[in-house]
Amino acid sequence: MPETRAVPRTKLRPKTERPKLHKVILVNDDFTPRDFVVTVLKGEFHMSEDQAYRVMITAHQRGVCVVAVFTRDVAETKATRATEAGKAKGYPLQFTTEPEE
Ligand code: TYC
Repeated sequence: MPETRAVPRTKLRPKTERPKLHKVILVNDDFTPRDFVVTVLKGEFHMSEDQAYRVMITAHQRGVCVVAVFTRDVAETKATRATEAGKAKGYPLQFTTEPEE
């Protein structure tokens, strides 16, 4: 009689939860100079001049623009640092975070 195998050969792998990603959102205002917004985007989010300009102008025209997504801690740290960079110059520049759906 052929041997029957009682134990599954593949290990059952418990589903590992991926950490939820959080968006960093750039918010438009009427006071922060465009060039300054571009400089902050390049410095804090490692964007090229071109990418940074596009994100800045999208926020300028539509009110907000998603900059990038990160784990929660990284998103919050970057949003805080970028907002502080504006505050240090007396600008009301705001970066917020929001969990991805
Ligand atoms: N609206 C600003 C201006 O006209 C520029 C600006 C763009 C500010 C995007 C903030 O998130 C922003 N000087």
